[in-house]
Amino acid sequence: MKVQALPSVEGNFNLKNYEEAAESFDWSTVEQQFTWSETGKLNLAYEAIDRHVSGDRANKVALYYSDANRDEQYTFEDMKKYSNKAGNILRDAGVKKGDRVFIFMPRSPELYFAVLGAIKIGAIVGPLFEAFMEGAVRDRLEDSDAKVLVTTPALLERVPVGDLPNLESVFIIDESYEENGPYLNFLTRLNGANEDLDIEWVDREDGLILHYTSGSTGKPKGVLHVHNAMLQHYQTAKWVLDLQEDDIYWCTADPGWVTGTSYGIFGPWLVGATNVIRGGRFSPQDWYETLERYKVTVWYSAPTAFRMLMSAGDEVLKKYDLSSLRHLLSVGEPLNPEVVRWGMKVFDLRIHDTWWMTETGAQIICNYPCMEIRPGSMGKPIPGVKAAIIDDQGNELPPNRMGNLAIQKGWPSMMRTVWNNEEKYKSYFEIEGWYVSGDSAYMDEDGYFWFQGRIDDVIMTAGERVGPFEVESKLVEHPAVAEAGVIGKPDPVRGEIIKAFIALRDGYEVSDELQEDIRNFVKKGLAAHAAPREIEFRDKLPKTRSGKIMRRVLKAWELDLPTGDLSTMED
Ligand code: 6R9
Repeated sequence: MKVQALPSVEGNFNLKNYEEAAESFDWSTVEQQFTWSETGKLNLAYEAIDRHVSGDRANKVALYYSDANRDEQYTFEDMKKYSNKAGNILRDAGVKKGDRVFIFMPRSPELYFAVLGAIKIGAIVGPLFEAFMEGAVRDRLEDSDAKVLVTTPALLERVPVGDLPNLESVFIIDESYEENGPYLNFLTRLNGANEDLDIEWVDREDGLILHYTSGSTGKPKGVLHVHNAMLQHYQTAKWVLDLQEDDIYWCTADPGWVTGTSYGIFGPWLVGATNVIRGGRFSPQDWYETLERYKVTVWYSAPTAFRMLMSAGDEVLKKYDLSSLRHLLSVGEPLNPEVVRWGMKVFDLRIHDTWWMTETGAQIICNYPCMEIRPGSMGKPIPGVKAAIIDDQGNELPPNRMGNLAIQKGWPSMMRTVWNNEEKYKSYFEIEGWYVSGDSAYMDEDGYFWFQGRIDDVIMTAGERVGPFEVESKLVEHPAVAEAGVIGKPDPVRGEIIKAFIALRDGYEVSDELQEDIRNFVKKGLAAHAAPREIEFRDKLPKTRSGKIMRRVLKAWELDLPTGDLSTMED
């Protein structure tokens, strides 16, 4: 695919020369950024908050929080105080190092206090999306043997406390909640708690966070990360988020998803940045207003959000002053070149795609300000980490050959186990020396990586391998198409045929002509064999709460197969 490259951008960036850094970077140099390299006392939450208070950021705003009812700001000193208090009340409830503390609530300042407080006392945090229903909550609390849960009165209805014998205490976020038995009032206890906390100093390899991520079949898997991940959170917040002292940073992801913790909590605070958190649901007006109001400079979001903003039209956007923005990033799904072009048009900025996974704990393949962007490419591996395209035997493939996207084992933020499922953990490392991601991709002759699909999603039609992403990207270039999901449908003649599920933009009606027009659009713009033989229009596509189109669900519906784990699907 020939694309117009976007030149590197000028400015005061953290990574000046990619090639040089990629050649010589040594992770041990990052350790010197942290106080534990001198004191031997290590805890990620201390490094993210308290270190800045002892330094010169005590009065710097760490968190701007707002939603429909609240509008607050907290300095690093405030964050230290409240996370200490949260640590104390959790400890009073019997939480010890290594215990699992789950957080099940919508975004609010208390969520951040609870996460940081739990980490400060050495607990392993388990964040859960607020939209999980009872079955999903039960699976996760049961599998992890959670000891304590922090939640709201509304969400408590979905917690089967009686079925969870190891769940000792449930903190409720509600001022007037009357404590009884295991149910404790988070807010009154927080108010009354001591501001000083004896931080639990831990080992680099001690547990930090447990993120449950859905598998395509069976139960969700609990991916465990350790404190050592801070090296990569810190360094990528510098290189990739490019955070500087005066930046106002907004990551739109919920902490129920790995992006909302690694880059909504850890990365930005480890480098002492000001973090914007906006509660409530997505709406273009609300999001533009948030960017304008806080004068956000660095913005990390996802293709699905960018596509929604794009289809809301530029008229809405023009009502806001977004001139503070200087650096945009995306993660979670392939970033369509069309979206990158839209970003250039409306913001006059490049959107920097980043690729990584819950399992990798932090960014792996990225676009950097100092580097040319090839729209549609995920970029290049971060310095200090080697990624490659390998075949099923572990041989590295030459440029432009599609294969397994793999990472050389041992990067700092690599998951350390899958909870209660060592076998699953091992299955990622079956090829000696490599972590195999399950994504397929190729690398071009200049070292840029190009995403093709999940291995299971790649379509084989009449002997040609087609990555669903390429077809979807072409489809969303059509003026009528808001979103597209593409699958391979078994076919006696061609092996598979390409079937597209399409949600139309407002103002377009389903018709045979439109269908034909869309098909021809892909034929002309991409390739005849890549044009969908079947098109089905839908009001919306099945997506995860983090915005990924769930192709396996489309496929299951199409073929009348079991849909697998649906706990991460949005309503
Ligand atoms: C951080 C996160 C991981 C899967 C990953 C891949 C897809 C993520 C992407 C991307 C294309 C990108 N993915 N970033 N695909 N381009 N820039 O998303 O973690 O929820 O575990 O998802 O998401 O398929 O394997 P997670």
